[in-house]
Amino acid sequence: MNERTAPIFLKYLRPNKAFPTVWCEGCGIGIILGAIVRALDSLGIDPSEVAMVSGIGCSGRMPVYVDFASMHVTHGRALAVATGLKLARPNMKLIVVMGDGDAVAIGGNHFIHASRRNLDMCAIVVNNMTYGMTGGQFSPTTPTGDPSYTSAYGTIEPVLDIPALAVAAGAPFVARTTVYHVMEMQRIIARALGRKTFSVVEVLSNCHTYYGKMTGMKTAVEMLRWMKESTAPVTLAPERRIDKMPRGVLHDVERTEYGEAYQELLVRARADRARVVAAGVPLP
Ligand SMILES: Cc1ncc(C[n+]2csc(CCOP(=O)(O)OP(=O)(O)O)c2C)c(N)n1
Ligand code: SF4
Repeated sequence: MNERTAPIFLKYLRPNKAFPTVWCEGCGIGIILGAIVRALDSLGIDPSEVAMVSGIGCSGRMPVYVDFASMHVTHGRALAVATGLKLARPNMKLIVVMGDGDAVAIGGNHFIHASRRNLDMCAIVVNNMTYGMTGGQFSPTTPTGDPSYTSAYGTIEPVLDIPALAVAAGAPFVARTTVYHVMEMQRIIARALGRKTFSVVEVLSNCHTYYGKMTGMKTAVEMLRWMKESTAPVTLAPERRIDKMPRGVLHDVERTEYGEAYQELLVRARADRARVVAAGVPLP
């Protein structure tokens, strides 16, 4: 914390109660937490208007450090709980933080249907390409051929592309960024929070402790360098980003938001009921 950032962190975090964090030194999750907080501040969103929901995992620990409404729920079920919360409190700005395992392995079904349903919330998927909390098993996003603690000879499974899955399932706003590209990440999260849609932001993050150790990038710096070199802005001409993962806003379209459709449905259902009552027909 410095003089410029201290007021923001004191406003949104619990530095005196919850810090230091449980995360390994240099872990990317703290960088993401900082970007979320600055994005909220840049939009002038008051802590009383925000809620954060997470599942289980290293990334799932994030709600512990925020000083606003938060829920740390079951592995893979963050989106299910967030859906209930959003329907009960439609005016809350909702942030859902999930690891890659949380979001697209055990929680894959919820991820698909949340994308399809399009209820307003910002889903941040911390993709560190491994199961960090449980010690470095391979996940659906571990690059094919990479060794892990459960694939000593390299994974033989194809990689699941999180943004492609979100787009295919119907999410109207989908982006990818990395913890190396801090300012870009903050801008993208702010843009996603500013939308009234199901917005997916995949953030490539470093788990040097497990993924990096197994793949020859033992330090956070080596992993950040890898993110810098293996990604490129989606706005670059395709021939200038061959073999690089595209970063930036990958998909941005308008679709009817579920909460609004639900409110309209309630109005129609209540009007119907009032008509039936007025006509004196006994209700079931
Ligand atoms: C229902 C259930 N299954 C399995 C686990 C064990 N478990 C806890 S965290 C985790 C994976 C964490 O990986 P990820 O979601 O990618 O998050 P990360 O720790 O990498 O941030 C698993 C399998 C659990 N807590 N609950
Ligand atoms: S195990 Fe990996 S993901 Fe978990 S805190 Fe450490 S570096 Fe971060």
